[in-house]
Amino acid sequence: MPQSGFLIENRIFDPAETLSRPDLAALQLERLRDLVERVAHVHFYRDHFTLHDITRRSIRTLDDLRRLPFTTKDDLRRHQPLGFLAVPRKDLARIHGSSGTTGRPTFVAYTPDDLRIWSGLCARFLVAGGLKPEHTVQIAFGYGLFTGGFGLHYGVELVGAAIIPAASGNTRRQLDIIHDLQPEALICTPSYALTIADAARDAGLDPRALSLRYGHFGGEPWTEDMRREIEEELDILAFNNYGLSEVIGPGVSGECAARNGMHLQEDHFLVECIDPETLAPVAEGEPGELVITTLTRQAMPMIRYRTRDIARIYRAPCPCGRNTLRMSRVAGRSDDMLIIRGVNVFPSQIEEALLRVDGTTPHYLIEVSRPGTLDQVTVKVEIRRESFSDRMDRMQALRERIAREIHTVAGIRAEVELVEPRSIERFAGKAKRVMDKRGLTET
Ligand code: DLL
Repeated sequence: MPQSGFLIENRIFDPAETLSRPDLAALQLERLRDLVERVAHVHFYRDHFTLHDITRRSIRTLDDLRRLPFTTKDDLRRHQPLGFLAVPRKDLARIHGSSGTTGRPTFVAYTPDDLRIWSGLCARFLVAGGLKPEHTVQIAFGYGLFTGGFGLHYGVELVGAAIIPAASGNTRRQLDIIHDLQPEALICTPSYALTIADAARDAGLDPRALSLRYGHFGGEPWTEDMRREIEEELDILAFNNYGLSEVIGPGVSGECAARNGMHLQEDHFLVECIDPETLAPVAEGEPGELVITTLTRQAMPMIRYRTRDIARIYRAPCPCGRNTLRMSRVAGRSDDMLIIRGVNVFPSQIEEALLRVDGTTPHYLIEVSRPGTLDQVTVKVEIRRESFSDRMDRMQALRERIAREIHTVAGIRAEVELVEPRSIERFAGKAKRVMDKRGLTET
């Protein structure tokens, strides 16, 4: 039973969260029309809009959204850096980035208004999940190009609570800070919450006796089992929140006190759920790929962004009073992106790293496991016959070189195992490059 006696009251930060469905639909339509006008000069959308005669006036109902083109991560990459800007560069207030397949981030930009709205979106789910101005919150997300740290930081600040910007890593220090400063809340990835619990045990402390009462976790897939484990281990209530940098960062959706699905912030995002093969909408409640249109972003609005995240969307009423659609946990991805300790990694990045090292072949297998609470990656690499050596030091140097390149290109630390030529299974069709043993998905 989580935190003895700690209950989350049902609180609402922004009255817009409880708009009636008709009022919400009217607001969405108005915002969609504005959006079409605002992106009409963005190179990527311009030709499609001209060809299909799409103007503000041609958007008559929300269903007209389907006349607009999809936007993919590849489109973003092709127009890097900042090809999707809809405002002059001088109007930008901040630029974040998410890992790309080539080791270079895809950048996302914000105006001052975007930042203000973003903080408000984070504040909403934080308050829905227990945050009060008198609380202290430890943020153990990376502060940097990643949207997690800064996004949630300003959300907490808007609510008026005290922030400990501990940033990610150095678990022992995180624990000391919790011990000394007694925060009520923890914000990080779900796996890191478990790492902190483990570190407490290692230090001879009872993790359940720490000051923490609740936590907001996101940025990577997790399951109900993991929620139970976090709640049990740390004696807290654990809330899920979802977002992605291309769309804004954290703040797309989050759980309320009912902790039964994440409320989509529909006054700022139009969310579709499609079959990733046919691109047709799936029936309500069926799993599909989330496609998100940003209704209010100024600097880099996205039209029908294909998130590749598979989830279910449903509209059952929620006792909290919010009338929004809710989304299930993310059950998987429709592409091959992996999230390793919160870092987005594509197998093609590993391939690129291997290409940089003489003596390797493009035959490899990425094994991901979670022996304790943290992800562990082993990359098995076939090396050329002539690169094999009896000398241990040579083989060791080659492994280290590969690991260094993987770190440079993909930003993760991996164990490298060198294997003999032709020992990795060959496939007639799509090669299977990843073996994910973490069991992080559920339907
Ligand atoms: O991870 C934004 C974020 C930060 C969300 C902190 C929540 C908390 P990216 O680095 O662009 O942005 O990664 C986005 O992470 O497409 C999902 O695949 C995955 N993801 C994010 N939140 C969740 C979640 C941030 N709650 C990608 N459950 C997304 C499952 C999640 N997957």
